[in-house]
Amino acid sequence: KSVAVLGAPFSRGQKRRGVEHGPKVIRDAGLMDRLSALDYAIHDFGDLNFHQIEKDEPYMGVNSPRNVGTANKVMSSAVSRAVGAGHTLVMLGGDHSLAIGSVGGHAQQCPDLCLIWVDAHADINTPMTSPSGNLHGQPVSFILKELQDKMPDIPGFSWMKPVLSSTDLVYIGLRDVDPGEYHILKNLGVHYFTMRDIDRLGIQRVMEVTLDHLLARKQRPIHLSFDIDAFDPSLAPATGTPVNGGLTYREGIYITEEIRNTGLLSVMDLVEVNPMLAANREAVEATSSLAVDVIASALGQTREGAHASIDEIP
Ligand code: DIR
Ligand code: MN
Ligand code: MN
Ligand code: MN
Repeated sequence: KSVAVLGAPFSRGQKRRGVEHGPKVIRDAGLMDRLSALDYAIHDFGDLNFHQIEKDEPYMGVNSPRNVGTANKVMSSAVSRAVGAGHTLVMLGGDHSLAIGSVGGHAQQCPDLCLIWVDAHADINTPMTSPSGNLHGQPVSFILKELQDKMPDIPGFSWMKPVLSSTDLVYIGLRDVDPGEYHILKNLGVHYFTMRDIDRLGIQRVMEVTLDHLLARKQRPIHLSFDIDAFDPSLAPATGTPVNGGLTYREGIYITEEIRNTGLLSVMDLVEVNPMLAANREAVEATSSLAVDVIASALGQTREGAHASIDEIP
């Protein structure tokens, strides 16, 4: 089994510049070295090249629709190609609008995939409900079949088809949900665990129910879309929309360990690391090394260690 890493230096899904440097700071925090200590071949696919579309007026209040739509089309083919070639893919964002193409491309190869969305936010605004006009707050509405009658035709997205049903999705970590999003979540009966649910049930029970809901009927590929702002801002300060009261380090790592233990992780997004929003160098390093820990743990780094092969023992 092999793992491929793909960077996506893209920030047009929201208004704060700097998140396009996410792939660089996550790599600089030692990602490839950490992954090569695990037990499979690692390929660095480099960064995607997004060429900018100059004329990109807002459409129905949605900002940069053509840039985001076109970038996601590129993302979708790249992810589809990597998964089709047999790799487990790690996508480094960039902002969370990139999940439209990441999940879309993954679904081209694995139509029965399920989605675990770890985030402070639900990212399920439609263009009509969005208070910000930012597409990083809307990717899930593009992905879900049940929302298609609520979705206007946005320029840049004509290539995109919804690929998942609301029962294929579970959220973990929510604590900042907009009124329109709450309405959609309740209406569709989406399964979600807020930070309050984690407080009540504990992360162990949350993961048990999550994986049982998604996998009990049949084993299927998992897409993990991990927004670094799911963590508490004390751990992940370098991000665009921090919200107090987030995941602890141990809760976050427990989530990825449990996903790893299913053996079904197929694609993982790690998004919204923005080094330009950190107060200082230490804050950037804390956030990006946390991102590396999360990725390594999703791919098999454990807290109990692992057997070394005989020639590695000094
Ligand atoms: C807000 C913020 N719900 C919006 N969303 C963010 O703009 O739709 N998602 N920050 O990560
Ligand atoms: Mn997000
Ligand atoms: Mn978020
Ligand atoms: Mn259920």
